[in-house]
Amino acid sequence: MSSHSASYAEHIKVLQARTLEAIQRESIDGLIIHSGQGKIMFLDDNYYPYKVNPQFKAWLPIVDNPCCWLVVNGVDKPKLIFYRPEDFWHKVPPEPNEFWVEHFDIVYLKQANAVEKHLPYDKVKYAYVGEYIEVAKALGFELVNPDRVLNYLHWQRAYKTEYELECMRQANTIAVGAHRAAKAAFFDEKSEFDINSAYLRAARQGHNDVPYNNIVALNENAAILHYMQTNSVAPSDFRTFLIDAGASYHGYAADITRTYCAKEHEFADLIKAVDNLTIQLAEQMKPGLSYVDIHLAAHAGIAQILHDFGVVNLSVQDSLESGIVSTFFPHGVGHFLGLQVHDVGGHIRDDRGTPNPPPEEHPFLRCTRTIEARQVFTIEPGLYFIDSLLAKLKGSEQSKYINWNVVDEFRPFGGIRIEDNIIVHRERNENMTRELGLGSE
Ligand SMILES: [Mn+2]
Repeated sequence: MSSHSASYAEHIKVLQARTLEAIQRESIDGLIIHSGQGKIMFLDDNYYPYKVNPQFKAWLPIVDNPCCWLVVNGVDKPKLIFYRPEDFWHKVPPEPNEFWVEHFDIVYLKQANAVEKHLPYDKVKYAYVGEYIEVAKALGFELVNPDRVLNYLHWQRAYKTEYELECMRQANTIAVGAHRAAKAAFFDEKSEFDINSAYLRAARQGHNDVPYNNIVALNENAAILHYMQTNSVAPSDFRTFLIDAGASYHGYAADITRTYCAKEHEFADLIKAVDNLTIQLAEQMKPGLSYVDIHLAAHAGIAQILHDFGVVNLSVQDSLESGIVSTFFPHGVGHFLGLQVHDVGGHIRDDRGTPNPPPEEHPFLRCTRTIEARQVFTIEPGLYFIDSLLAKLKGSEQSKYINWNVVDEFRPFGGIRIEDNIIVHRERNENMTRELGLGSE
């Protein structure tokens, strides 16, 4: 933990500078950042899993304590209002003593609704940053999540501090170990449920601790992009295993996907081809290029693979122009990664929030920004045999360009996605996932 202390001091300095710039642009005195609060389920007395405001966890790694607040103005030492209720039902968090405490003036809050005495008196000059607008209004805030402030902070979030990069390497380290455990469970012919359990056990993280719901898909389920089930019954025949699963560290995410084939089959070669494409695309990124161009290169790469494996009977160029590639690769090549698994700021052109939408033919691309040093991306090309999209293609003019017997040969294997997490530096790219030893053999 203490190994973060030097980089964390620098991290706080950067956040202070960003805060100062944001509040000067808005002509206000500071930001009041609310961690969040418990949310009760409809007609129930149980709570939804608590998810902290990402603008709060940007400052410090408190991800599991609702009703905390930060008062920041970019100049004074940030004030942390730390919730420690008298509560015999739940565990009360201890007084913190981690590496980050020296950077905050800490006051303790016993009752969530008694926060007002710790907040600045004149709320008009402060912006509330958080999810609970009715709470903000009741406290007297007029400025709630102002666009100008959020756009600026979201834009800046793309440039990671050294502390953040350390956290993200750590998240990748945890996820890589868990991916190895999941792979072993697959080759032991475990069910999706048991593979997922093996993953979580190896990560030492529960399903509310990992940054998103794991996708653990066997056979045809690998064709379902956001497959959220975990069947507890093992299939009688093991063909494919697609796992998209991450890990968290101090609030930062890893987001890794691998696909494995249990049989000697051409599908294993297809996985290898997509794996090579991921490696190539990760290497192609460099400061100054548009991330859109990486997405287009991914489309060209998938077009080449579809051609090489005899799925599509067209030249690469013709197949790109026909739009057929999107049947097999219907999502974006990747996204920003950080405090959020799909980190914010991918669709803006500048720090004022000017929109920068994806190209019309590629509506699902989550990032259109120019690649720069200190940014962290995923690269995740995919190639799937999705029944609904294939049916549409079969009913179209372009059906004649498809070798349907080849498609049917691959269909029971579902699909492939290979996803790495990459830090772009000025002189080189750091493929964290590969450098930490996760291949795709
Ligand atoms: Mn991803």
